[in-house]
Amino acid sequence: MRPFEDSPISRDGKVLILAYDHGLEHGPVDFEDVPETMNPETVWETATHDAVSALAVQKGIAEAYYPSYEDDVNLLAKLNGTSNLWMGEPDSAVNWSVDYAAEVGADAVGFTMYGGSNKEVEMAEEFRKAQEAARKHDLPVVMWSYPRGQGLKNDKKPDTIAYAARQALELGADVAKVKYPGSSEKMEFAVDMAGPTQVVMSGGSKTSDRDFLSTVKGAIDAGAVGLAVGRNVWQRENPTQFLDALEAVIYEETSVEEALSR
Ligand code: FBP
Repeated sequence: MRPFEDSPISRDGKVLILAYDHGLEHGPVDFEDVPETMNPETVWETATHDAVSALAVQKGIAEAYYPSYEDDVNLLAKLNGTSNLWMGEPDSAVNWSVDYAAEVGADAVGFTMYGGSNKEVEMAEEFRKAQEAARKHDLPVVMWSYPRGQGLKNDKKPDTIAYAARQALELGADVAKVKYPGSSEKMEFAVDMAGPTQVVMSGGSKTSDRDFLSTVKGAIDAGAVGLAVGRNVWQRENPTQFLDALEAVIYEETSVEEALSR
């Protein structure tokens, strides 16, 4: 494996993955506030911003749009995903193979793992296949590491988040995408538990500019390399301006005040 700094989804070792698999994971509700985002092209355009080091999408959206954006956007193939219509224990269908994602042009692959679900064993086995295939194609592997299911109610407890980060390391992910556990100190615990696996913060539902940037700053100060974010970017009226601010906090490590003044 090449060093993370040289990874196609990193910019100087930092990362901003723009996630746009919500049409599958959540359905139409996520597009209600800014209806133009229902059109994938709107978000592909947003992803051409310099701050975005990769766009994470499902197979159908990659097939339909990546050929028009391959010179401007790095593709992160989100391999598994499930709709919100599914009412069973947390689980995620593998919707495309790594071989096919590589054929489409992926620069990296992403995989959701629900540690603690009673589907965890099957999901770990599916992850093994994907991770080993990704190694053959020299594609970085990002794990959406989301403990949930059965008795797991609060998936943001610091120990649970640190465990999720560690699970990503143990199973061979290059990057662990975890929820922010509430403070920079608690995030640092997750970063330490992840060892050589890079940690990125997961965005979550939309908050104010200042609140979100402060959380991102807390994650960066904790040693996270960036974030994977969807709604907090493209549910804003001016996502490009907000990406300018995120670029400052992530890549230039500015203060939140400095980023807000841009
Ligand atoms: P957000 O920043 O909008 O939370 O997107 C990140 C993401 O992991 C998406 O890739 C995915 O669709 C969604 O969150 C899953 O969210 P949930 O926590 O509801 O499963």
